[in-house]
Amino acid sequence: MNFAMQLIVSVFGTVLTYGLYVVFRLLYSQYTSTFRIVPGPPPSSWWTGNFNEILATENTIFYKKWTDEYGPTIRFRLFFNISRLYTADTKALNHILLHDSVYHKPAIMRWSLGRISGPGLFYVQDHKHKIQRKIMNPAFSPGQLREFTQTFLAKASELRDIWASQINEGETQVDALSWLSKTTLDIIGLSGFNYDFHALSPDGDANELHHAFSTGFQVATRLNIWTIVQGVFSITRLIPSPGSAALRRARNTMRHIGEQLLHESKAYLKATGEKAETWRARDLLSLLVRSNMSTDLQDNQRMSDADVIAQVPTFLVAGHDTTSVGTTWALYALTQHKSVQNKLREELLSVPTENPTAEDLNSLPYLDAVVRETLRVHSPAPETARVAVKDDVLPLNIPFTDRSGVVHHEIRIKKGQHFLLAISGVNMSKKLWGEDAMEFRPERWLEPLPEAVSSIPGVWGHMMTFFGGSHGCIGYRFALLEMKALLFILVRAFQMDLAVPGEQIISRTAVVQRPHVRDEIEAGGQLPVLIKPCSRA
Ligand code: HEM
Ligand SMILES: *[C@@H]1O[C@H](CO)[C@@H](O)[C@H](O)[C@H]1NC(C)=O
Ligand SMILES: *[C@@H]1O[C@H](CO)[C@@H](O)[C@H](O)[C@H]1NC(C)=O
Ligand SMILES: CC(=O)N[C@H]1CO[C@H](CO)[C@@H](O)[C@@H]1O
Repeated sequence: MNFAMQLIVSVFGTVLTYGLYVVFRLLYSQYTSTFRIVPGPPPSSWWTGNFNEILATENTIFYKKWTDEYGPTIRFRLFFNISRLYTADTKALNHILLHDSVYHKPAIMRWSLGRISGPGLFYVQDHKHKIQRKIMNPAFSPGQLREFTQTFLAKASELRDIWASQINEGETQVDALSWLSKTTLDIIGLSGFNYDFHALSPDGDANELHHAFSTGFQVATRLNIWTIVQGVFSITRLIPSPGSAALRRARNTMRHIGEQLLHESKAYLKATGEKAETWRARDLLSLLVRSNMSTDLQDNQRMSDADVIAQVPTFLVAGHDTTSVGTTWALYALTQHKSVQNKLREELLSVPTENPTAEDLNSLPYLDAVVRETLRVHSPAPETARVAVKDDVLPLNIPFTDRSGVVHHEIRIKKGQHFLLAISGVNMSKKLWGEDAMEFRPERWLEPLPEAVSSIPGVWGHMMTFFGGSHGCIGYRFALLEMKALLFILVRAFQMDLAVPGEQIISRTAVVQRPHVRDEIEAGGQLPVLIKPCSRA
């Protein structure tokens, strides 16, 4: 054999051995899986398990059907019958949230988003996560938010003026989703890193960072067989795939711009004399630079420039679409519940200023109830995933009974097992919220809440919407205030109606859930709304 042949044979042999090993490991873990005894739906296909039903219903089958049939903790099957666990059990969720050194984000989740965000807060784990989180927390404190309220209101007013200018003959139709997406992009740019995307301006799409980010995001979150294979078998990531060149270009652009923004932040900080206490930060990035200088930190606890630059795409991934779809769903709910819309407008018009402070916005009880109810019923992220990196025992609030009649109050967990964690399934559970769990009814937040909801873990308001534990959403106060500012400006200015019948609006999930028009699915996410100026009484 010549050298080339030898090389081919040995490469082929290695790949084959690796392939066999992977298949063996899969089968072995399947037959020894501790999930086998947990009740769940029978597989509908011999080799794709329950994948087709899950795909067809975009995961809603878990909480619309299966939790009713099998209880809040369910075993389901994917390819080659690999079993996975879905849980909406509050005790199990609480345990998983509190033990973040055991339950990590799965490789595929970190890899796909990490491809665009780099080693930012969403990507890092354990020690590195603790360090980043400690430095980043102060930037998201309630005190800082006060400064950002002006930006939220200014951008919301810009949107209001654009919409108002489009009205002729008393009303006009706008796509609330795309406009709110532009608005929240501008907001996260300015308040995140003092960068103006000008997304609301007429030539907004031409922006370099916007283009780099959306190209990269599309490639990174594109789900097909190949990306699944790459997500699971790290070795295959070495093979260039369609889009990897575009992704590399996008990342280079983002890094380049991130370096420049960091440089500007540092220069700005120097110019203002480095008096951390008196210094008024304009954006999250500058706050990180300031926080990193704190004398309380040991040197190995500081953030490198690369870490800070990775937060630029991280803020874009985590803080842009989530907030715009949340606000869009709020407008949808208001068009479907006119009395809520009117009652909210009355409250908002009673505020004597166009320029409320963060405290003003947070002290409006009905606005708060509407935002809470929107995020309960239309959680932007309906599920998340985790993988156990160590053996563990998962306690259950609601036990399950196996086929031989034995009742289990806990499940033995083996390293490598995967979980799908309910967010919407908890938010909307009848067991927790009562018979009207599915209804949009902001008033529930003004009444005493059902006892059971206090068992729901999470950083905010008896909901899993912002997740919880040490990986809970760092931006939740930011997002809530941003949503309130947008609703304050828009609901005061316009009466809103859906431009299509209510049944036409359905939800489709790609990382976040977006409204779509049933007859125009190919058009992508949209929410066509008819707006009329409010005649102020
Ligand atoms: C309505 C809007 C939002 C929703 C529903 C939301 C939801 C979430 C959820 C569910 C997680 C946990 C994901 C997981 O670990 O599996 C998360 C994490 C995170 N969010 Fe948000 N988010 C929102 C807005 C924001 C904003 C505005 C920012 C930043 C400006 C932000 C920054 C982050 C970051 C950095 C993480 C990772 C935290 C960590 O792992 O320590 N989010 N968010
Ligand atoms: C998957 O499980 C079902 C039911 O338990 C069985 O009929 C089928 O043969 C299994 N398929 C594989 C590939 O193991
Ligand atoms: C954080 O502080 C260290 C040590 O002073 C410094 O080397 C590093 O550049 C700083 N990082 C940022 C992003 O300011
Ligand atoms: C937004 C969302 O996912 N809502 C769902 C919450 O759960 C109920 C079932 O409990 C569904 O009917 C909703 O569509």
